[in-house]
Amino acid sequence: MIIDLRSDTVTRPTPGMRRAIAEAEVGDDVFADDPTATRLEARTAELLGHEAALFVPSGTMGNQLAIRCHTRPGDEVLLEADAHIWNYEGGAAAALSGVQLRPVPGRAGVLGPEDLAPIIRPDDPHHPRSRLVCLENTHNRAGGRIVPLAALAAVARFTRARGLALHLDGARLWNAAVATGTPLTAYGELADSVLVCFSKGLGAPIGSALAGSRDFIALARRERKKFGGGMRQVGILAAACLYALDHHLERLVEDHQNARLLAHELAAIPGVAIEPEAVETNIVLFDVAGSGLVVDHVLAALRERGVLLVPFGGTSIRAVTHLDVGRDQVIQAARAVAAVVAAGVARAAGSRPGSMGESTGEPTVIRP
Ligand code: TLP
Repeated sequence: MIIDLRSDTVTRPTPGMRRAIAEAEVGDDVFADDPTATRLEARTAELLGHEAALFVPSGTMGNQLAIRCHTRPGDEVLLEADAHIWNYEGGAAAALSGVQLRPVPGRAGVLGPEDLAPIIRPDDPHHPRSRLVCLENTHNRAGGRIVPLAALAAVARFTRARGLALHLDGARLWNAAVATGTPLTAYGELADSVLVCFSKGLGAPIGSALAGSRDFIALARRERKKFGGGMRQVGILAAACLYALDHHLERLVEDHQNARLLAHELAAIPGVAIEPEAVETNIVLFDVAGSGLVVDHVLAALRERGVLLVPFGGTSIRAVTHLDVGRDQVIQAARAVAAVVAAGVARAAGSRPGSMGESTGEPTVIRP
């Protein structure tokens, strides 16, 4: 059996979720006639402390709609340098909204007013208009780190005082809320718009939502049509998302426990570097530089053993725990890593670099 830890997006709908999909009451959502989609939007808005929400097919579309609706072409958007919007959305902000992104180095995904204040542009025709700040919680490239509520609140106070908009990429905000016991509304209310995904740890096959004020969401609905995201009997998907909220939210705690277990198992492997205490939610990043092996070799050898992980830049690898992997499989995955890395460490002595998958110092391709 394959142990797929590439992402929490790989989960398949459970039998209960499939029943909810089959039984969904539907209508044409472009005519605002789909009761299930409408119910999901109302529930999401309430959960996040906003007036309204809009169902969208993907997290990327939700983030890009937020950028589109908060900005005009030529504006500048400030965001943390490891943000998903900056690294993994195909340059969409430039292509679809004509804005320029300004990445700002943060600390474990966290930015503060002190990082933003010095780079806000003066009101001068030479400069782009500083317009929007985007934060991400949990922070994917930081390894699922939680941006503390106080840090978010400090940025929110700053953006409000400076007349900027604040967008929160909360693709995994559920994980932050469950891990800290913080109500979702407490995070949600701080931002002018919030994107959440049902298709990650919550286990729905497809679906995300953007929340904001009534006017903002009305505009987003218009723009979603232009982006090709106006869908018809979309209650089929919304039913899965409602089911996920009812059945899969609280259980994220298990994913976090499994991630911590994996981190501790990996920490015991010679040639693997990891900080288990940095694992706060369901993402585990570890480094195999100490094994002398290149990442692509490690991943190919793990695939042969039925364990799927993704490269995360340089000599780093990402594992994400989710609904479809349990405690035993996590332990099995760690054993597979131990076997692959041990073979590399043993071979490294005496063999020519590059001949058997050892590191040649060449950079590996960075893929999500
Ligand atoms: N993240 C995916 C990859 O694109 C990297 C993953 O496997 O983690 N915001 C954040 C923080 C995300 O992690 C993702 C997806 C998105 C937005 C985009 O969501 P989708 O894939 O639905 O467009």
